[in-house]
Amino acid sequence: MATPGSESIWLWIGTIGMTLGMLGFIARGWGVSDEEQQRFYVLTIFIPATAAVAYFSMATGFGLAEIEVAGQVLDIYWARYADWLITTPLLLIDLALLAQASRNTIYTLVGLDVLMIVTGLIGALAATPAIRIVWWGISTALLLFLLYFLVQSLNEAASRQTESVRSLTTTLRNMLIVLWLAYPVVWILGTEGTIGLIPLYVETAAFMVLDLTAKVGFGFVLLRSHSVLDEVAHTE
Ligand code: RET
Repeated sequence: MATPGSESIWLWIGTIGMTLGMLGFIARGWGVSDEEQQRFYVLTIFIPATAAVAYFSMATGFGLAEIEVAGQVLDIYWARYADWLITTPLLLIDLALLAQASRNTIYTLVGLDVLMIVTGLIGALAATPAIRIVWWGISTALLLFLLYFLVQSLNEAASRQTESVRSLTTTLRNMLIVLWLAYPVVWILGTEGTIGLIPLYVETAAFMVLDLTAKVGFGFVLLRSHSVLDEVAHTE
């Protein structure tokens, strides 16, 4: 266990932001009695809840490892990957359920996603710069394939949706694509990539803003409209 440096301020803001997001979603879902609608709340509440735990563990130093790479010691927050391993599948399931995608689509998305995060974690813990970059390449290739497959399968599912469900699906899909593509960029330019173009302090802030937007922002847009969620529930 290591001690976080000045970047811990961003980790505390992340902890608070995720906790507030979780509480906001719980409050919003409190009166929802339709079971089909409730599943969006159940999934969406666990996303910031998981991240709040991960951020708290990072802020207090539990989620931080020191990895020696080519003679220099890197501060690697491994707890991010534990968070992402759980929450990115939940985000994809949320979107796929909204889009009324098939079960096979969901399994494929989750499978690609889990491989993407695990290969990213191996890269973050690897001991030589070249090998780290190879793992980054594998993880990024999986991300690109995942996004390609997401667009294809959501287009294919679109014919089964009403106009307002389709429009919400498209908004969330576009948000997801833009936000998720930023992660490998921050990683390779940050501490993990060993080039160190982005210092740990800035990198931690960048991941915090991305995580909050991809989780709380995404959840807020999804749960904003009860009438749209209702249409999903009743056109299946
Ligand atoms: C890693 C490793 C380097 C290559 C790639 C990565 C992708 C990470 C992504 C994370 C998404 C996280 C979200 C979190 C919470 O809301 C693992 C950084 C491609 C896409 C959306």
